[in-house]
Amino acid sequence: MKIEEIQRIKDEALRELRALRSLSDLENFKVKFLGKKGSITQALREIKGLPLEERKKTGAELNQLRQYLEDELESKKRELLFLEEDKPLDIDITLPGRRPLYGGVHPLAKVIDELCEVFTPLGFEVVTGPEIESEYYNFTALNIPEWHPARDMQATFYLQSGALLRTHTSPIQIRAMLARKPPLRIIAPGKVYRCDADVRHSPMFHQVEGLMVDREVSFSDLKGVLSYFAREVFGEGTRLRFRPSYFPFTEPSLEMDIGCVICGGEGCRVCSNTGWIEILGAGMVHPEVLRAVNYDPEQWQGFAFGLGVERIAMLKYGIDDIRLFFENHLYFLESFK
Ligand code: FA5
Repeated sequence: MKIEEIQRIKDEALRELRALRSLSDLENFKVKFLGKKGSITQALREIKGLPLEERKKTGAELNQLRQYLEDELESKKRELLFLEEDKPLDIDITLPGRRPLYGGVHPLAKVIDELCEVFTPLGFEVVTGPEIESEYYNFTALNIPEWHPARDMQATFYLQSGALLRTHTSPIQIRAMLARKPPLRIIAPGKVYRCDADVRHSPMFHQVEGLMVDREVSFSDLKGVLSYFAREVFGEGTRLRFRPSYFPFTEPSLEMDIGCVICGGEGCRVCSNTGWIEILGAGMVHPEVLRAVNYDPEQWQGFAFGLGVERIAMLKYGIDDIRLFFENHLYFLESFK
């Protein structure tokens, strides 16, 4: 092979390299010049017959050219790949788009907001407290000493540290009274935990605690406030009833039931065939609780209540299984938008 012939291959390769416009051009170029039968590979084979000096010189030149072309092809390929990514896609723009899913406020969050809106105009201030509590705030300060059988009324999740997951929002009463001076009115929403699960019970659920302390607060005030809340949330004419009850931190104590809307009072699995659903516990703050926070029970009286948020939401929206609130099925959540 003559030097002129090598020069011709070189010129042709450089000219064609500049003209490459697509990845398939690039593949063809590779085959034509650098492939097994490509002209440069061929030329390298043919120089075997040349005299030693000329073979060395021509071989070096051809190898240099091959190296140069391989480097250039690599950078050309990157450039072409980049350009091809930018090309408009071959798609049918008349196809209907995918409908985006929009989030909404969870029904339990809605009920909590509504409850706060019912009580704040009555002078109740919204406060919160920790979910990991000590036995002192969750039980002892609420007149439930260690030996008291009422500790078993609420199956408790204990942590290894000895702390516990609060079983009710009532410890917030203690924290609020220790942090403030009477008179006071607070409303405290939050998550609570109990080892309990069926259609009406969930191991994690929500309560809203209410507490009012003043110089003259009576049991009638408590019943009046609770009846007002029931009318506001469930509407005029809602069937409700008060039953005597027992809580160590209130005396006297009551529970309030609402007529079951799932069965209209006929009896179903949600109301255990009674026609009623219990939605809250309440009572007059026990003097021992007032003493635990250094309030003089001779001067101050109060009432407190603890509302079950899920039960209220079940009645309001006619939901017959508490677990639906936590399974987060989109079809269920979308129905509250
Ligand atoms: C209490 O938790 C008291 N701390 C309430 C209280 C506050 C009484 C202040 C007096 C003064 P109880 O365990 O009954 O009480 O729960 C209150 C409400 O929470 C119940 O009426 C019910 O509506 C709801 N509730 C109780 N357990 C569950 C559960 N496992 N799942 C869903 N809701 C529940």
